[in-house]
Amino acid sequence: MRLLDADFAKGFIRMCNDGWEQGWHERNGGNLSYRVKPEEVEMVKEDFTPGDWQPTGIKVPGLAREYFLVTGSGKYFRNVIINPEDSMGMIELDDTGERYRIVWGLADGGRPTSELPTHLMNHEVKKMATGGAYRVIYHAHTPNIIALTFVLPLKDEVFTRELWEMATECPVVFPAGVGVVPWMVPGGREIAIETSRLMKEYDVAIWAHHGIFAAGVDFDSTFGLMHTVEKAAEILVKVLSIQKTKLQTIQPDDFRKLAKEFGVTLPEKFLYE
Ligand code: 2HA
Ligand code: ZN
Repeated sequence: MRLLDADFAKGFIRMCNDGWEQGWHERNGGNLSYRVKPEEVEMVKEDFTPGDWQPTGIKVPGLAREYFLVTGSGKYFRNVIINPEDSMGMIELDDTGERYRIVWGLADGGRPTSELPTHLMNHEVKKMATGGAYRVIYHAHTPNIIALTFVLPLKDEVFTRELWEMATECPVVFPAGVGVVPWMVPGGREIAIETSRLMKEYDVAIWAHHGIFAAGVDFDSTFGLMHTVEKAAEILVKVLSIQKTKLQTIQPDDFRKLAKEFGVTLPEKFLYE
């Protein structure tokens, strides 16, 4: 079948458009990747026209011979829905996990996202950590989280606790917490290494003065995670805009009760007094 008729491609395009409508993807901001299931690759293989092998600039042997649907470098999320063949593409990794080739899309010399190193290294970490369950890596320029990286200490403990306090559902949606990467040059190997180090522990990595990387099993849960984190940040921005201190909030013991009731484990390092 045609790649664009497959459910996974439709889900990918819908997620890009949802992110655009949220206001998270100005110009060519943000990127999305999906590690395609073998049976899905099989379904759309007749639609492939493989290009030349190219270096990824990193080594991800744990992803050798895997296929990924990715947004394109310099492409606009706004255009994915009207021109998917140009805005996104499918790539295949070689036996070593050091080279890729485009097998579908990214028409007329397009290239995969400039953040391909971070996407691939995050996929490798998450594949190992979840027995292959995680398949989606999503990067968005979320304004409220970005705003908070100017006023909160860039510490995992502070961001996690502040976001958890903003909505009762937050610790249930991201019980492991969130990690924070200090400002770094984007698009390369170094920021990929730092981000994937955090992804061993968390599903969310905040890039100071830049945005968020989120990981998940499917499009719904990964988009929902991004949405939940950014909404919590929006509430915190509102609170801090009204006054500097909270009159009341959710207390450490309240979080412990919540954890018990909802069957999640909340690391004690976030429940400081
Ligand atoms: O332009 O978001 O981080 C794509 C990006 C780079
Ligand atoms: Zn970015």
